[in-house]
Amino acid sequence: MSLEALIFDVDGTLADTEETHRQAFNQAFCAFGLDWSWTPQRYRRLLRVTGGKERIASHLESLLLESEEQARLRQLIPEIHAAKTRYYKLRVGLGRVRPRAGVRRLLNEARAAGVRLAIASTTSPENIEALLSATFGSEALSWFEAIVTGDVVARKKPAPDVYLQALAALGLHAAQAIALEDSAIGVQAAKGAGLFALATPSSWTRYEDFSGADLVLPSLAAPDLDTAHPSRFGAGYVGLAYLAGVHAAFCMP
Ligand code: XBP
Ligand code: MG
Repeated sequence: MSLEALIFDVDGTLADTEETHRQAFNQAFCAFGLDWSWTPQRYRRLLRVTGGKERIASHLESLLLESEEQARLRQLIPEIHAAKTRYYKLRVGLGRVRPRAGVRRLLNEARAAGVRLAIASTTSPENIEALLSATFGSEALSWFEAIVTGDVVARKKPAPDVYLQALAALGLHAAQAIALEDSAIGVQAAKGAGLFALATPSSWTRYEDFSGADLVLPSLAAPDLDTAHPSRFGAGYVGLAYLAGVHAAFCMP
């Protein structure tokens, strides 16, 4: 089956956003008078929990608090997370979050070639809208035929739900698409949906186990890779022709 669509994860894949998320979480904790401050080391561990609300709940469970205080704070999680989302959107809106290397060119190449685009992410629609418009331009939202997010499926990644829903929305079989991810959890979700999984580990996930991925590249701009076959990366980045080739090999019976 030919390559009909690229299904992108968002955080860590389209752009390296997790530092902005981390700062927004800490800003929200401060606004609620909580003496919580997630260091990069602590946040890297917490990233194993997908979903901001679930991540806060996981942190809360790790604290030795009186049951009444635990219950009070658990009730507050939706409000804390809503504040975090507001702070995240404000930070992204400053325009300092740039696309990861090679992403913009691959998106443009896919659009020019009629390869369809979709998103399968754990984050919220409003975070995606803020990121796409600030980082890729106001029209970027229209490039993606389907945007499936964590809160509209029963189970977040590593469950395959968001990828299955994206395939259903595209009306495609898993063999007709490629998933692009930055994390082992995301690769697990993509594989659970039967997709070819291309991993481009981010600065937050580079030490994770990507043995489940079908292809692992440092980024989508890998000029130094395979210099013996420069044509395989087009103009020094991972182009559609290369992806269609590895996808065809994957789908070969
Ligand atoms: C990464 C996530 C999200 C973000 C935080 O999503 O797990 O939870 O870290 O965003 P992706 P929220 O699947 O795009 O890599 O606070 O909105 O959850
Ligand atoms: Mg991700």
